[in-house]
Amino acid sequence: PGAACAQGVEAPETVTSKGNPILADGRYYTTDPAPLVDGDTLYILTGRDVADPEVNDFIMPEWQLLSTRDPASHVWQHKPGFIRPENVFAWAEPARAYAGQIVKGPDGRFYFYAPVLERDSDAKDRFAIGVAVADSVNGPWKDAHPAGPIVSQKIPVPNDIQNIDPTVLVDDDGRVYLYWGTFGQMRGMELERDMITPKGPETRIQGLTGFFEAPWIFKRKGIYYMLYAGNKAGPDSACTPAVYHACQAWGTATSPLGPWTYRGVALRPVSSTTSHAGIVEFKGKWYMAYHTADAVGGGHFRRSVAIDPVEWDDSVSPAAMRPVVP
Ligand code: FUB
Repeated sequence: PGAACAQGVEAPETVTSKGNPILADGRYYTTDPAPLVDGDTLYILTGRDVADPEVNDFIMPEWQLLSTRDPASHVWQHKPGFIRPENVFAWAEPARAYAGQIVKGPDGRFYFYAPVLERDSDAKDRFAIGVAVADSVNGPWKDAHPAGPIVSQKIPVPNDIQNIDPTVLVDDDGRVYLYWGTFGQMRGMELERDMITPKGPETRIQGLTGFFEAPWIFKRKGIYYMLYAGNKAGPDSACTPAVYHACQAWGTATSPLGPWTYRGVALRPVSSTTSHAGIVEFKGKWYMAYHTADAVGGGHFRRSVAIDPVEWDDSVSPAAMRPVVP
């Protein structure tokens, strides 16, 4: 796949999966899933690990797209080479296509929040968040803010965190909120209703025990939920095994920027050190997409997306997520 990727000759394909991971044969690794529902289709935006087995680094040249009309059918469309940073953001460097998210805006268009390396920056960490827009999930994508990223170590106010893992909520009243961060620091900020322009102020998100990275915001029955990769999060040390692997923890709030309350563990540590997940409701059922190292030849830098149903316990308040396998 690496050589074919370099030549840009990879074709979309239909895959009948045997279960988890969705693409399990090691031809393509898929990472950092961001599920999205549009009409009768469940999409999962994923990154792509192409690191050789001996390389301990995230080598991630592009985003890919998986889609299905029925996860239980195990039939998925797979589009490698879906988006490459340098093809959309003139200010971005190739590679390091970390965890992004596509969100449908109130105007019916699609907005892609992408952490990419800012080329002309002397910041000590050059990750910055750009926004692209398209009329269809399938693209074509164009930079919605060609002046540059909407978050970086330079704007809207200088910050010193790694600006990755964006996640966006369009609230019921049309207000828009962006969250991002890693290494234990999460930030949140309101965007204008255009889905693009920072409104601010940038605030620290606190109260989510053990937050490490990979926030995922969603709303259910009037409650704001944040799923995130955590360490030292579980009271039973579920998220602090002897060998460091993150779990997926979750918290809730009654207003979008908090205060947040830690609620528990939604997914125990998986076989990859990183844990990155997204939750979505599709045709009346809830699903969690996450990644593991379980594909053929998989590893911490060769991860693959899995999906499982999520069950809710509505007998408690706020309603609780039941932990997903494994
Ligand atoms: O895939 C690169 C990074 O690893 C993501 O941004 C994190 O969430 C972790 O999954």
